[in-house]
Amino acid sequence: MIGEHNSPRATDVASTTLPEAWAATPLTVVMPTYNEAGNVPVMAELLMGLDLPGLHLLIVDDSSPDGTGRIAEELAEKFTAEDGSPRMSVLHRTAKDGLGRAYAAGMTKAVEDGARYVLQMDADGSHPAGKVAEMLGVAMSTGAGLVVGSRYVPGGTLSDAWGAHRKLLSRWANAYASTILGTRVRDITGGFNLWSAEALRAIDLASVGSAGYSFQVEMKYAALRRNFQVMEVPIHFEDRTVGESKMNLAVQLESVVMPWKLRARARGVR
Ligand SMILES: Nc1nc2c(ncn2[C@@H]2O[C@H](COP(=O)(O)OP(=O)(O)OP(=O)(O)O)[C@@H](O)[C@H]2O)c(=O)[nH]1
Ligand SMILES: [Mg+2]
Repeated sequence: MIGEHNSPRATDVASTTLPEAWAATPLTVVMPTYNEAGNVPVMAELLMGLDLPGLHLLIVDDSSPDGTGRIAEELAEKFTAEDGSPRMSVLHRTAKDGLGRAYAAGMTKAVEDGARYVLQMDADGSHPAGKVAEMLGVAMSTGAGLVVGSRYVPGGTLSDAWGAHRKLLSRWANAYASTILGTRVRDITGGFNLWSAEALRAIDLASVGSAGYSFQVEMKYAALRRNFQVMEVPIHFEDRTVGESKMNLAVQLESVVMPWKLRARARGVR
């Protein structure tokens, strides 16, 4: 299937079918949003259409001026389970506070509310919904604490919309963080990650310092340091088609400095 123009295209992948009991596992997809009004309805439809009755979608909205939070509330009214319980909910936060903080808040709530697994997923269609069942299946069959939807294992691919320069920059940022931290995770900067509740409890989300994108690196490093098994599943990473990127200089600088801070902390240097 070729994605329609003007809608996220990242989901054009046939989904894995899990055994019924596995498909019913309580899994919360945590999706941070800031001005994603054009994307949230599409993402909600895609996730609710998966053969995963245990899946709950938690939107973490930082009071988006474009009304994303209200649109998400309206969708949440619509998506209910057979017994009437909600399959989607919204965590409203008062101000734009960074992707890392939004994820930490949403993941904490998901675990408190009883999720056995938590999936991080962007709202902009970059992450393929068609891979969710496979990632859950890998986590359940291996006992891994973390399953990374990976752009950089064999079979993983990047959007053709990315030019050579952007691809190289992404590769370089990934190699930079892995080299400083001495890890063997191929996609340490990636943001499409499935966690067991056990791993998240052990990491203690309240102790995570990253406000922005370095959250991805900090969390993976924390899992490795606590000896959780990390698996990587290849994904196709699509470029955003609707809305604007929230990447800025402050967020990039934090990502440059954070691996050094984490390394120093791990070596007992303050
Ligand atoms: N709640 C919240 N969500 C955020 C914040 N910053 C980014 N997001 C969301 O985090 C996800 C990833 O942000 P993007 O802007 O797509 O960042 P990116 O994927 O690195 O950049 P692009 O490749 O340009 O799309 C999207 O769903 C954003 O709406 C924030 O401060 N608060
Ligand atoms: Mg994006």
